[in-house]
Amino acid sequence: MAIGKIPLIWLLGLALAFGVAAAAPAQASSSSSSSRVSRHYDFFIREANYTRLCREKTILTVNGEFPGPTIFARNGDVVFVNVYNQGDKNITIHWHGVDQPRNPWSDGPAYITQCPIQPGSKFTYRIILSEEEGTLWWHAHSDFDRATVHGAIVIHPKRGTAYPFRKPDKEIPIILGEWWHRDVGQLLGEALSTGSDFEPSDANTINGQPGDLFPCSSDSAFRLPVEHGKTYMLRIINAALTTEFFFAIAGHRLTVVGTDAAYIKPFTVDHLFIAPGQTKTVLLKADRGVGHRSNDTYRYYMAARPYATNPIARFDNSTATAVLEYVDAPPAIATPPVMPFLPAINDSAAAEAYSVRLRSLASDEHPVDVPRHVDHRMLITIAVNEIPCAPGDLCKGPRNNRVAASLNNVSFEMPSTAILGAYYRSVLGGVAKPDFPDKPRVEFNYTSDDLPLRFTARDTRVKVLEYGAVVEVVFQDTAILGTESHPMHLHGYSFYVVGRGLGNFDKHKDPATYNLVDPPYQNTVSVPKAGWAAIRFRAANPGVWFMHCHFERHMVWGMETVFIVKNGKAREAKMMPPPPNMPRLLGRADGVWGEGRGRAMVLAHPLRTHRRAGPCASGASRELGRQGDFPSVHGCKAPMLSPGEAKGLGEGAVAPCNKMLDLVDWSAGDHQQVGSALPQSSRRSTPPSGTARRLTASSQ
Ligand SMILES: [Cu+2]
Repeated sequence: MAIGKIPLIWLLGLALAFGVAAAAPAQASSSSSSSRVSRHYDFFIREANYTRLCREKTILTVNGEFPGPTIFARNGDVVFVNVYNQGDKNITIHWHGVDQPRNPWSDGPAYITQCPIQPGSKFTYRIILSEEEGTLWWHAHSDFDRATVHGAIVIHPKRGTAYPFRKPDKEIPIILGEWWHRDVGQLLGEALSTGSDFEPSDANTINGQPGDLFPCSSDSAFRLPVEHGKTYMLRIINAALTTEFFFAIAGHRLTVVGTDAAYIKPFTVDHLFIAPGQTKTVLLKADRGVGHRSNDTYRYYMAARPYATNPIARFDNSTATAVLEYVDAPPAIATPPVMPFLPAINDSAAAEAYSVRLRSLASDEHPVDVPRHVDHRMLITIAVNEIPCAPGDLCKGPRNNRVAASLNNVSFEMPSTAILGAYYRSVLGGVAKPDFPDKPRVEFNYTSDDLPLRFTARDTRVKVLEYGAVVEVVFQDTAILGTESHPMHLHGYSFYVVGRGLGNFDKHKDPATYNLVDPPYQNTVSVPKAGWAAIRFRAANPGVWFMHCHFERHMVWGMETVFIVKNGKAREAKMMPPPPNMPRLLGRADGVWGEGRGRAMVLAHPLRTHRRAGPCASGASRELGRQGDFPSVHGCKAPMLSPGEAKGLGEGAVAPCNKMLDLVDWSAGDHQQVGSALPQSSRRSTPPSGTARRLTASSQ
């Protein structure tokens, strides 16, 4: 077996990655040889120790930073990010809100558009910016990694163009998140093994800090120094796994000028509402400070308080704070900062009152193109459900079943290999069924009945759309296991939110209330609790695009599906070919070499999938202790593909991402490995001449 050789190979992979790390400092560079400006970033995925709430903990980071580094670009640029996985678990990165025209290969969701980047490997993402302008963000799209692996993407106007408002004096990302005492991978593993809900976080955070209402946190609380008279642009991102927030700054009003990556008609609020996945670009005028008004002080809290709508779900109800500090204020007796007013934690009316105010700018410079005619209509019910506990299992979900979630009562089963690769290789049928329903199987009183569809079942069902079709999706919340708001996010597109309302969507009456003039253009819509939201988009971006609730716990329970948008006829209407460094299109990687004169064949070796993640997925086994010099100590060992299985992989076969395939030269007599777990680029460079021939026809 080849297992004995793995540590050396992995060590070599690590050495390569670290070698590159030393040669290329983690900084941005840009070049503009073509009409598009190219920007380059290096992301090193690695563990780092952080102390929060009086305890130290090891977290996964990019470049050791939490939150991660900000990517800066201009409208229309192309950003290349080299992701070196120096951690000890699989990972992928998603560029949230970037349409990636014709380029799903760099979108990032694990098992949807790519197999994960393995420890010791590298993948270069090509992030093609098109219409986006404003605030976006990037985050890990594998397991619960995005809890700490996330950061801002700031997209400035093209050179020679300007903001549709006066340029602010300074711009600051404000990233809302959560902190758990425990390892998030472990929480995920435990919850999935028992079918229970997740443990709530121990604190909510602003730019990685809980703020001075928490123990051991006052010195490190995020501080925003401001000068009286200046205007600050806050790029607010909700990166939390589980929490929607109300956000406010005491003594100041906020002018909202953008949501996701589009400008809106400015409006001014005392507090705003933001769901996970969404961004808000706001202007803050520093018009206070000691002496400017009779009741002025020089320190004000900015605060984020959860909005939680499901009374039976457990949640972290703590308020995160940061401090806005006037630096030009005369020295004064330190007084505690003033706390802003924030709506109550279950104030659905306040959340909805905010969401209905969003309207696109719809100006000459920033026009809208709202589709009037609809080719394809879908009504998608959103539900948290149960899956019956299997005999002999210990289930800790509702009624001793497993908790699950669904769209149109389909609880999405994550495939074991990337759907995009399977689709591109025309073997989709081995991975997913193209029959995701356009409407719920039965009609019921969605927002008050919970009985008809309390149970759901797991399946990998996707929706195939014709190129160019105008699609309307109405998301309908349901009362199954309790009504709740849901941030629904679509990859590959921004969409117009043409309507929203409470209760059951009425297809005869509600379309009359649609805003087809200046609806907001978003990538994540907050579907109101016990209500509905309608979105429209033109399916003109061919590819495989994930669509899911941005509450991470709902996503892992199955509240998602995939839109596959077919190629159009013109060249510009077709998906690009995969990049050369793609982490294996299918489990059977391109570059795997097959039988040659009966002497060489494919063999598999295991890959760790979860780090300290509790019980392993079915079929995988526990692996403890150091293995060679590789730093992983606790992981799940994926099952190996037996030589027989591997040999049986013919054209069109589909093998899981985590079944590593390597070439073994049987002619050497001792199963000598000639392929390896090295980064893909080095792996595919030189075929062993004479002993093997290429099995797959690669189109790269
Ligand atoms: Cu949800």
